[in-house]
Amino acid sequence: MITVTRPFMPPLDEYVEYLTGIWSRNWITNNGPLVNDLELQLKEKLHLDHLIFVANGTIALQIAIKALGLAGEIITTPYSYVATTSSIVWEGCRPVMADICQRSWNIDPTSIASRITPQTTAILATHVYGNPCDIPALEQIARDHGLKLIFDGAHCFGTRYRGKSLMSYGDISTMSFHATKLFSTGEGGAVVCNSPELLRRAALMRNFGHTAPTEFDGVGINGKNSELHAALGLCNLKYIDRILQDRKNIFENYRKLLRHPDIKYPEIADDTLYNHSYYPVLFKSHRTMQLVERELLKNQVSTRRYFYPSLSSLDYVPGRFATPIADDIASRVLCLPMYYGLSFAEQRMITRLVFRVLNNG
Ligand code: T4K
Repeated sequence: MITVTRPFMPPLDEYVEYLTGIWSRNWITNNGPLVNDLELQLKEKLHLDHLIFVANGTIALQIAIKALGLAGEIITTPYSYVATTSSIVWEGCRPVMADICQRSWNIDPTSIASRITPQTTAILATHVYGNPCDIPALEQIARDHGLKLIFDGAHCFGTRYRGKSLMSYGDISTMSFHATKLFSTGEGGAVVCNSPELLRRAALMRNFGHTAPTEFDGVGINGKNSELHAALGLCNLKYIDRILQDRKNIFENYRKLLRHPDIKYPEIADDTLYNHSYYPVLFKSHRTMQLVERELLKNQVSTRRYFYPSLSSLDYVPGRFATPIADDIASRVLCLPMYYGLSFAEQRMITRLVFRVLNNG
């Protein structure tokens, strides 16, 4: 079976070496030395000043919302993974859906203005597939209306925008290091920001609000991650340049193979060094997408509908605003297999199957 993604697995003996250290220290979690080392190495690799490693990308979003003290309404995108919206609701805020841009598939800044009310406190935008949102426009809106700006950067490891890590924009950015992501710690994520005070608050929240064994500063949660996960991250980080290069080759090969008037792609923002984290394909209709999905599966190739359904349709999202572009794109998109090690022969086979459907319909 060719799967939509597959985690990069480092040489086992390199992981075992880290395990030997964990065994000898008897230290498994609660801000251990490998967690600290991973945080340092991630900051160095991504040129970031303030980052904490957390349990997953969802808790990173929850901590971001809590650390910024948000309440009321948060304007967000319907075209993302469910965690972007559910974390807003989980934190007691109301998600308000803006539509997305036809070209980038990211939140459309021009659709935000009509959603702003006196209750709006923030914008939570996803850089979908690691492709930068219209950051200058979002920053301008946030400044004009006194809103906080959070970027869900779950897909963004390695993407650079205007010469800086994509994670360095906004009040807070969050990352996911889930097994399906190009950089993985199994489960994991990060909270990134530019303010040391904000990071201090986020770090307190990650550990129940503890300032000392018997003292607390505010409400917290368990957002910590373990030495075992950090060890996997440290192993994988050594191979990240190779992973990024391989994905670039695979992406460019797909682009050459999969040229067809009925296939469309999101436009990558200018001035971007892209990480090639997914390979989404937009078909001309829902029906064509379904036929391709079935044809591939019949031939042992699994895909995923990242991102369907449009999050506007969730029953816990108040349906005040229409998001026709997001709803339409979500119904027609399919992500094809994309991972380190996917061979050109496998890509050619996938392409043949896609064309078999397109040329018959
Ligand atoms: N924000 C955004 C924009 C996100 O995309 C996500 C997560 C989050 C926030 C939240 O971050 P986390 O809390 O998850 O850190 C996956 C992931 O579970 C999820 O992390 C991800 N986004 C979402 C887009 O996709 P599934 O349900 O597609 O995964 P699954 O288990 O069906 O796996 C897909 C394929 O990957 C399998 O066919 C085989 C392969 N696979 C998977 C795993 C887990 C492996 O080969 N090995 C593995 O260990 O959700």
